[in-house]
Amino acid sequence: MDQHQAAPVDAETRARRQAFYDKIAPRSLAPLWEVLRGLVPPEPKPKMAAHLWRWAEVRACMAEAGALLTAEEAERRVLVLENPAFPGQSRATGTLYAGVQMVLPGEVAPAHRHTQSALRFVLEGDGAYTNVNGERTRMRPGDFVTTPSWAWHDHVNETDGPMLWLDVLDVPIVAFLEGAFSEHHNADRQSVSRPEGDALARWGSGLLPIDAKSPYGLTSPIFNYPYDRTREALLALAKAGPADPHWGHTLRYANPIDGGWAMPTMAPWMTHLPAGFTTAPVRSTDGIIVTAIEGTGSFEVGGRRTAFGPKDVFVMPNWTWRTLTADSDCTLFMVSDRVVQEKLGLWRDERRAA
Ligand code: 1HN
Repeated sequence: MDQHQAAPVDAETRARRQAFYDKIAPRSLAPLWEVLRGLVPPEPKPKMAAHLWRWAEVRACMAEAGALLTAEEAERRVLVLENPAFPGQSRATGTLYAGVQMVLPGEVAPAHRHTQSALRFVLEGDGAYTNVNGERTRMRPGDFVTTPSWAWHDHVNETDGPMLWLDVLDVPIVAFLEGAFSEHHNADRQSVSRPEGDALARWGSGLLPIDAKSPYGLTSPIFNYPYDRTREALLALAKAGPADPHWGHTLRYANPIDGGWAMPTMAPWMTHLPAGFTTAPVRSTDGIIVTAIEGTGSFEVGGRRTAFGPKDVFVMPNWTWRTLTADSDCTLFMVSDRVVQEKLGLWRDERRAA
């Protein structure tokens, strides 16, 4: 496309213009022509960095944090995954927050709610509960659990081992819109008012209540998508036919009511790549958070390859060519802001032949 080129200007003209800018600045006015190019760049210039957090390192730091303070003291004992391009900003990608949370045996992360939506992807431990608006669900590795905007939630570990998961929240998006509200519950643990499994029975079997209305507004009424079901579906796909060259075997977590993404601000999906498979290059306008629940492999972005193993968390920047390679059979959980971009008509991707 054409690049509009301004004619060069002499020093005197530049000085006269600068004097004008200085004059209007106190009136809270500024010349668009000096900044226009930066406001409407020809294509996105990604600000986030590609990065990988090794599970062994995160886990060791988490163990130290566990000895420093209780979950109750911390409210949430979480190590934030800070993108190196945004130190101190609690952002893993340009638009999403991510962290690793640990709840030790006997601990309770007390009940609260906030307008930010959260999702959990379970990494270690088996059987601690998260309670969401009066229903509890047991968490197992690979489960994808939602905490809808403004839903009460607390986490309780009555097992005898630590429970760890990846948290992803739309914190930066809500902050940009200045839509943050939060409050504490008057009890640490909210009371349970529905039997465990109720949501999955009602909404998660290819059936819907006759008057289907989500109790969670724009978020899927299924708040735990168990890994055993997701895995079974992906392995059936893998058996039935070839992988998509760019996406491998991929299924997205859907809201059964309208078939859209499971959450209004975060788009989660799961990819299975058979051993030896490399995806063809893709770039898309969303920065992506990834964790491998099973398998080892590598990702390449901007010409740099990084190896990953189980439970490592990595981020792949927006609008940067990327490929994924599986050394062993891989199951990868991924999440981005794609759903927001799609609603705004902004999401794009480009694909190259392998
Ligand atoms: C939060 O409420 C949780 O409920 C975890 O487990 C991480 C990060 C920022 C803001 C709220 C949780 C969070 C969070």
